[in-house]
Amino acid sequence: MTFAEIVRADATTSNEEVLAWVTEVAELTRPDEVVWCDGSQAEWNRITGEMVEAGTLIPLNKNLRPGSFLARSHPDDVARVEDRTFICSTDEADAGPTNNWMAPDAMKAELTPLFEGSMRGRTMYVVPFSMGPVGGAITQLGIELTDSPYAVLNMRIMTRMGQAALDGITPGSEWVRTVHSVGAPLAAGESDVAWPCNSTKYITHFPETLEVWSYGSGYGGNALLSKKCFALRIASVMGRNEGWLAEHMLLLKLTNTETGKAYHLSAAFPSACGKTNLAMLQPTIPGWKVETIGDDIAWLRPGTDGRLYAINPEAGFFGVAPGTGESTNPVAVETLWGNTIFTNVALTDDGDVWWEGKTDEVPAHLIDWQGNEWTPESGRVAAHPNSRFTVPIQQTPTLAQEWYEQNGVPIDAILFGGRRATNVPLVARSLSWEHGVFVGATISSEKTAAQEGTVGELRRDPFAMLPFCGYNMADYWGHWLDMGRELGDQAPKIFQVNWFRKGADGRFLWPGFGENSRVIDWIIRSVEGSVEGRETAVGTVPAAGELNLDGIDVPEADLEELFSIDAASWLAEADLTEEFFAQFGDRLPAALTGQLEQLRQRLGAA
Ligand code: SAT
Ligand code: MN
Repeated sequence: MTFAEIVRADATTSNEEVLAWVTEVAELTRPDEVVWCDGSQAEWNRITGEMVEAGTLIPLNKNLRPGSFLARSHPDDVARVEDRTFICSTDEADAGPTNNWMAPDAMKAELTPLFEGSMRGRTMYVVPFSMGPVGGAITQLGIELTDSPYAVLNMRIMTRMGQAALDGITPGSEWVRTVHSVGAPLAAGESDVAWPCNSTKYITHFPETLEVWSYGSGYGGNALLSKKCFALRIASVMGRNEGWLAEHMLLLKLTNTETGKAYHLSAAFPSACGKTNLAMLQPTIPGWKVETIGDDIAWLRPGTDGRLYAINPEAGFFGVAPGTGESTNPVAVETLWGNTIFTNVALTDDGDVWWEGKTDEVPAHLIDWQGNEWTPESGRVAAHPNSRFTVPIQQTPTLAQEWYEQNGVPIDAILFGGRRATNVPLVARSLSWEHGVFVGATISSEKTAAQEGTVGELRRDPFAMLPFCGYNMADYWGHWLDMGRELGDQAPKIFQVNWFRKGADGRFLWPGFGENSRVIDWIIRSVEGSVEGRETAVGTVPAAGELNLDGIDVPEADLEELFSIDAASWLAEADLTEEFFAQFGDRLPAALTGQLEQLRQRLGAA
């Protein structure tokens, strides 16, 4: 049989564009078999069964963790590989100084010999998926071709995967083509290893033709191409071209329990700033019900009424396990009751999972993430620090019904945060949309603990998009500025938050976690106009008495420090921002240079 015949034999679409593309990739990669995925439970059962049989998936105890499995990766394939991630636009300047770049033709020439026969001895799965509710106003469709059954299972959790998505891909419509190979062909009779991958890795994006080609890794964002590759890098370019935004943001619904009025906010934080925890916030103050819509990615698009609407394009969480526990995130713990794929966590003696921070009490014996015996005396971690859970979002006890909403939710406020020991106050409302874009563009975390009043070396992560923006970051800021002009008065209000400010003695000044609901309460009241705030050089902060502190004891001096603006330190930071901006040359929007100058003037006047 020819590959054209193999592809068509079981094809579940008659779309010639899809059939031709799948055939072309099959002819290149030469799989043994082509399987069209329908997203059904039967398909899940079959693939998990095959993997358990092959020893590549460990079933967990059915009573403790029903429908759940543990996967262990190759020890060298445990995270995204940013230095192997490329944006392949025709013009290098379109990728910008913050991305690795290669010309599309040159990259295709480099990839072709790698993909040639790369699926030999394996099955190529055709995985159609929808990012957002099928048929929704903000939704986009894609197909992943992969030789990793692990990727298929994860894609079924992380996206709306299956026949409905494929049926939505009609001739002439826009959809994203993604190809993934672990790069480990099998010779006839050769038996497989537990986690096939290749020491050569390429995560490549072709924004002009809406393609992703990923080679050599089976892990996370390298293999689940719907996530960072499509939903951020490719979608950010689609958004620029089509007038919308693809953002590394969580989405929350907040309901005032007295008035019943609902608000929605989105928030961008660099990694290790508690984004998943905030997405599952349990308020400590009365008056608010908080519900989860998304924890990682938001797509935002102006609606017909001129407001900005957002969806979470994903259908699951791919969350970091370590640090997720009863005390830090009880909602996540509850969500993980079953139907979960765990990757690189430890296995308990009774067939359940464990990771650092899951429980206060450490088990006396485990099998660690590499399959070795482990005891607390082993002197190493039991779970890999980037070990993960993949779980359906519908299991979240705090899930908002709006996750299902075809048109998304209207956004009232956008939050930008970083991990800052100094300078940045607990919360500050931006003075304008343009100022808010400046705040997003200057998000950073301290590299080392900075001394009080001085600025440490800052790790810049503009809009928390540094590794995820599929085009020139300066053009991206320009697109944000344009969106603000289009939205006008209806634009959401932009806030900067910082849960991590420390005192001179190195102590956190704010308790964080559920207590962050007090900050959100102020943000919503600021949006409503029921608090005035106090204007400072860096934005509007709560005026005395406006922040609800009922029931917690934050000393007056700490409170003052949480909102103190040290002009000298901020001016020093402004110099670093100028240096950071300089790398973008004349692509930097003039509005941002203007915002920097205005900030300096306000600080001088302070
Ligand atoms: O591996 S993912 O890219 O999906 C998650 C992450 O690294 O943030
Ligand atoms: Mn993320």
